[in-house]
Amino acid sequence: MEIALYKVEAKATWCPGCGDFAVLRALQIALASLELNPKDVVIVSGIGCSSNLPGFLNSYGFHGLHGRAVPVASGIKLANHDLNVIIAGGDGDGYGIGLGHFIHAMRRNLDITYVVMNNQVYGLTTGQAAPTSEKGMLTKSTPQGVLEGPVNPIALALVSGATFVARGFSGDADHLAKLTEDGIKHKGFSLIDIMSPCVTYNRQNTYQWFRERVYRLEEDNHDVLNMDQALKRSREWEDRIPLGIFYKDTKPTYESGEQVLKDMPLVHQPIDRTVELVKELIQDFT
Ligand SMILES: Cc1ncc(C[n+]2csc(CCOP(=O)(O)OP(=O)(O)O)c2C)c(N)n1
Ligand code: SF4
Ligand SMILES: [Mg+2]
Repeated sequence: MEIALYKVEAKATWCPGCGDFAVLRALQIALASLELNPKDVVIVSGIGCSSNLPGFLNSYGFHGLHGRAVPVASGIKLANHDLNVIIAGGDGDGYGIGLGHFIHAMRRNLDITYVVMNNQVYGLTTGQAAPTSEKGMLTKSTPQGVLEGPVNPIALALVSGATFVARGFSGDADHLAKLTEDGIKHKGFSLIDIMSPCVTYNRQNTYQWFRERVYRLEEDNHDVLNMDQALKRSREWEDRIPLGIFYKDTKPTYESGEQVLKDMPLVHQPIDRTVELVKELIQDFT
């Protein structure tokens, strides 16, 4: 399918140079390459600069509350598991306020793709420290430097049961588009943590900073089926930062084990509860 099919008239409102442009483009390329009809795709987000993404792409979309994209996406997937459900959001949204939801979705292995635009800062609220900000980083909310160490989303995803765990970089567009396509194709929960520089509020982790450090796992003899190797690589950060797929596994999805979804998606099932039956049920609880 043509990439134009996934474009909308509205122009993305991000700052010029923001890493999120590359993420949007990667998603459009991946959807076109997988020939997914926009009507079969739902993109769910929370709140943040990154979470504005569903408005810039032609598909169904849900722009929800800060940190609550994962439960909304889980509900959509369980209501209609024929849909391709993608979550798009920021590091603050997913690894801060939404962290609990993130872990539970991974251990359930719902067939959802989670694209996190990780800029290591709160962009929308003008530059406060985020859970992924590096120790010592000077931000508006930490004038003397961040005191605590950052969340490691890759390591967390690995130990929480995600069955596809990858890292992309907005400065490596083709690689990012391929990772996004692989993540959507994967049957199960896929996390793609994307280093997506905020050119306005993060002057530390810039495109240049990443370019000096990133390397591709697939070019460095990495075995994506080996959890121990994946965990070891997930701890690399200071001098060398791995990009690509850390780990892949095949496990039954949550939806496939749910008896009520065996025959067809919930939304297509007949509603055989009459008003009277519902009234009786309510009576039982009053
Ligand atoms: C419940 C709630 N708490 C706080 C906020 C304020 N808020 C909006 S966006 C945001 C952080 C956004 O950071 P991130 O998710 O990393 O997105 P970015 O803007 O960096 O892309 C915060 C704290 C909110 N909208 N709702
Ligand atoms: S503030 Fe940062 S994250 Fe937000 S649009 Fe601008 S560059 Fe992107
Ligand atoms: Mg952020």
